[in-house]
Amino acid sequence: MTKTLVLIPTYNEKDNIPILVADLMTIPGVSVMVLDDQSPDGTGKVADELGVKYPGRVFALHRTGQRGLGVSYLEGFHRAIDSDYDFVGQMDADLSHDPKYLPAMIEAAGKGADLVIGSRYLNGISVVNWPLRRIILSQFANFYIRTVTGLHLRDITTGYRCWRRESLAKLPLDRIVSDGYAFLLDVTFMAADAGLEIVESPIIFIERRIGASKLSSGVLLESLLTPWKLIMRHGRIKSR
Ligand SMILES: Nc1nc2c(ncn2[C@@H]2O[C@H](COP(=O)(O)OP(=O)(O)O)[C@@H](O)[C@H]2O)c(=O)[nH]1
Ligand SMILES: [Mg+2]
Repeated sequence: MTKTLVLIPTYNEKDNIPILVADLMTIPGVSVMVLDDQSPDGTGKVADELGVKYPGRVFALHRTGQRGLGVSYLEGFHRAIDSDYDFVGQMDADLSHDPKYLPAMIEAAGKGADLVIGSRYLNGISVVNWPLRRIILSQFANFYIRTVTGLHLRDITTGYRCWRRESLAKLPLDRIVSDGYAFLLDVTFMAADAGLEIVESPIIFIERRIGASKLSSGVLLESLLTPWKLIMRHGRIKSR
């Protein structure tokens, strides 16, 4: 049986994380590393309790220093790269990403894809409970990023992913300094630029019911500038 480590960054997700982890524990071969940024609501302590409840399968990483989605994922990536898991997953903690899609994503990585993207926009628009303006914003962001960078993907800003660990280990991750959606774009671009095989696997995304989004205008602005930064440094992705 293959082994997968799912990285889950958290900031104030104490009510969501136990539900998500319990669901993930029903999938054989799946372990979880919670990357908590000292959430004021005590998510870190909840993650510790989950580690006790599921020994050897759930790990809590209590981050210190700079807070952020990008730096949290980078720390998780490095831990995962140094491990012997076959696959490395990425998922939001807020129940927007249903674990039921994970086995198909792992299977696609097992069949040879280096990076499998849980895509909301493969079959039309599969997003539940988003206001129209957020759908338009996300669609525009993906269209914009595609046009500027040459990346041929429907959903570049999704946080639901599965990597083949050995492929992730080949990337020069230390070059990444961006955060939020820009971080997700940065690492996807890096994978494409390195010639890795990226496939999209359909998911239905459900907007969070509990807690608040941490999306900020600064993070959005960064994601508009990052495509230009990437192509100035590396050129556009050549279509294959
Ligand atoms: N470790 C860490 N996790 C974060 C941070 N900001 C957001 N997250 C997590 O990243 C995931 C996506 O964040 P969310 O606010 O739902 O973004 P949205 O879905 O784009 O609105 C969730 O699991 C958050 O808890 C952060 O600064 N540090
Ligand atoms: Mg969310």
